[in-house]
Amino acid sequence: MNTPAANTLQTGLRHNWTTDEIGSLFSLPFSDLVSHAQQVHRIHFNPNQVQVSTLLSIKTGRCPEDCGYCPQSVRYDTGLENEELLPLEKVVEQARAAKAKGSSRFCMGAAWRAPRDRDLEPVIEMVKEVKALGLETCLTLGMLSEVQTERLKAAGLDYYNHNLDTSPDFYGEIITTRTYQDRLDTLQRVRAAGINVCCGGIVGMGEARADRIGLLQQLANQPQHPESVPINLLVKVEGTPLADSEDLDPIEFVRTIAVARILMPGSFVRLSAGREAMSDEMQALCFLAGANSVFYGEKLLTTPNPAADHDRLLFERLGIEAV
Ligand code: SAM
Ligand code: DTB
Ligand code: SF4
Repeated sequence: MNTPAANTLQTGLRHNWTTDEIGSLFSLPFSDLVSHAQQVHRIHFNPNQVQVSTLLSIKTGRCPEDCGYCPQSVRYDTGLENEELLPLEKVVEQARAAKAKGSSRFCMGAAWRAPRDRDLEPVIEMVKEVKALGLETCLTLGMLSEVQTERLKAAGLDYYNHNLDTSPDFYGEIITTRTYQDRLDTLQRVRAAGINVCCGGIVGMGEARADRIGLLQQLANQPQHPESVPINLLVKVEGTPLADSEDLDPIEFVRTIAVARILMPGSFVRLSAGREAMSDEMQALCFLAGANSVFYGEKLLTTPNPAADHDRLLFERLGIEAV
């Protein structure tokens, strides 16, 4: 197969990226990489528009899984206040507020390994009511069975978020209670049910560049690219095993965004968790490198996110329109 040089502008969708090709993109001079990513971005998107989603934790804490980054695992003492499933009215109230502040999508997350069938009934009601407000809906509930994906599709769910988190090689260092294949299986079921896929990962967990390459390769070589690709910078939470991870070089983070944009030209690349620890200038570089979605609102699931007023001002300074 003819593999184009890393600095040749590629605009089509591919699903056969090799680690060498992705590594060559990562190694480009920074200006070449960002310029390449920005050119690809402009072919598929308006570069001055950023999609905004708001998150709500609908069930918080006491999760049986051992994800080393997560404040919600029952195994780590993070001082988190646990909460049972929120009542429908509370969720709808929060969704209404998110819409009023300009969000177009409302993402509801639950600290489950996998929902039981009976957990799904109240969540389906939430999807229907949030959708009725004119918002796009997204859920992240853990692993799903085929029947569950079909029920969620029938309820009108627009997106399901389920992350691969890192490369297959590094994965075992971070999570032992579910396999990489379990994640791929859930993603395949979500896809088969006709729900849009939101799938990405976390960087800054002490992984090597080879693992960032491995993660992006997994995402880009899916039969269909995820419509939405959240790139999270680890939020270090006291009490979790990853609390003392070394900071990732911000330039390497921007490179990761740029490579994601080049590999998945038609996907929304979300500058996801971790913005609270980023300067405005770093976020501007991420938008230049092709990020075109963020979480908006003071809280992610359990950790802080930049204040909406600050984001509004940043968008204004950059001439970005929230969509
Ligand atoms: N429990 C479900 C699951 O894990 O599939 C859904 C909720 S879980 C909190 C959603 C995603 O949030 C995780 O897959 C992970 O990528 C991200 N996440 C959790 N804690 C994080 C942290 N401290 N920093 C960055 N991302 C985090
Ligand atoms: C995703 O990739 N990031 C969001 C969303 N999908 C569900 C979650 C980030 C969670 C950050 C840690 C917390 O607030 O608990
Ligand atoms: Fe549980 Fe999800 Fe946190 Fe893992 S990331 S511990 S599955 S809530």
